[in-house]
Amino acid sequence: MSFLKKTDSKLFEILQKESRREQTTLELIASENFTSYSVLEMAGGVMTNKYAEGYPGKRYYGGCEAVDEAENIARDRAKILFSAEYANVQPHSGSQANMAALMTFVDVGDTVMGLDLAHGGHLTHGSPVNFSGKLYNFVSYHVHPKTGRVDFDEVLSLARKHKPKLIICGGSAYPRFIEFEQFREVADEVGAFLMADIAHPSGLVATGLHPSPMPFCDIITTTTHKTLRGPRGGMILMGKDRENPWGKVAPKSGRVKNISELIDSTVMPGIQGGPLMHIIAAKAVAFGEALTSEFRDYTEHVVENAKTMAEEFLKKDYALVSGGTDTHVMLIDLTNKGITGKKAENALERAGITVNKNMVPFDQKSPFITSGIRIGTPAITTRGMGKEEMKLIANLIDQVILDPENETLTASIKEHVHQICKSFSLYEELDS
Ligand code: DSN
Repeated sequence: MSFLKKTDSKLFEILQKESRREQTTLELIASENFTSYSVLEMAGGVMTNKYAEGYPGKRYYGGCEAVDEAENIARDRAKILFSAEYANVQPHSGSQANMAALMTFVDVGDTVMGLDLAHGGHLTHGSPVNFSGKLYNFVSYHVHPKTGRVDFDEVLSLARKHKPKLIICGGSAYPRFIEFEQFREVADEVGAFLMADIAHPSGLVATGLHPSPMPFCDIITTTTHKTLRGPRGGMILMGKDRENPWGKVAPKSGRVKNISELIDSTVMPGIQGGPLMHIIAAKAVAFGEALTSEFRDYTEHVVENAKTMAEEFLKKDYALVSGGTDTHVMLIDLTNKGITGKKAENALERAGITVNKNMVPFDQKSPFITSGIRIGTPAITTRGMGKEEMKLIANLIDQVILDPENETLTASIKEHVHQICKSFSLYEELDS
């Protein structure tokens, strides 16, 4: 820190500003978390300097001994964590992981099915503004209006009608367990590959608190920074590697035996160049942490906290999509409270509570306004908050939502939030 302070005081001040924001506000964005100091140290370390195109033992650059060791450890730990036979830890993000998975399993123009973005899916699951929606013929499935859960009658009838080559399950705002087994049945009936995007619940999958996709899905993608609490990045997994069914040929080797080789070559050189070795090494550190019993306890608290908060909201007559949560995330339709997601997000931010506006299923409002907000417990659980704090926070959110323009109330809640945050310290040493 002291170096930056001397050489670029402007950026040092900006870094401090963000550090203060993280310390003094309640972070309820479901996709965010706080890494350990060890992960921060590795992510901010000298491996950022190293070019290492290729894979361990087969790089295009010299001097890769240390980064090879780090990447091998990251892959090995990921395989143990998820009981997977294959792991590629190089994707820079979840979107890159999804791009590599799609480019490996389907061709441009092929039909793919994914959960509609407003129903909990992700941009890369076929949104028309994303590469996925532009390159592939995506058919969206939805949640059922009554249950808020995936409508498997619709999934099956769409699959029979459109004969997708691949079906994606999972998403960014789906509060329930992803139904891997049911999706497998549909995929088998129509001869489709099944891809799971577990970016959100991967920390819960790693600790057995969410069903595992490994026995059911052909390919699995995830991010490493959400419930998994690692550095920002992506990863691709397979429960079992198997023989490449397409006869596609990998560049350089001229021949491809297994799907794993195809995925590796799709990631690099297919869509990425030099891997971010500092981030890959930080993934290795985070995976090591995720293998501990402390991390399992942490994920148990994440889910317990989400359920506690969901119950509080239900008591206060909030409309939770699907009626609750099985995981770390809840999606609240604010229509009955007479406030948009955008207005709620802004008012809450003024009160020191960070959430994101979110489309809800069958939303009539645009993605810039939305009818709902998404709330998650991974970050506040990392700070050590528990059930009592969840009830208190739900109550504070309720007060803001019922009276969003009352600036006196907002200011007093912000002060209350500061007091709560002070009792659950975070990264304090970084400011000194
Ligand atoms: N932006 C992430 C999320 O918030 O869920 C997904 O990419």
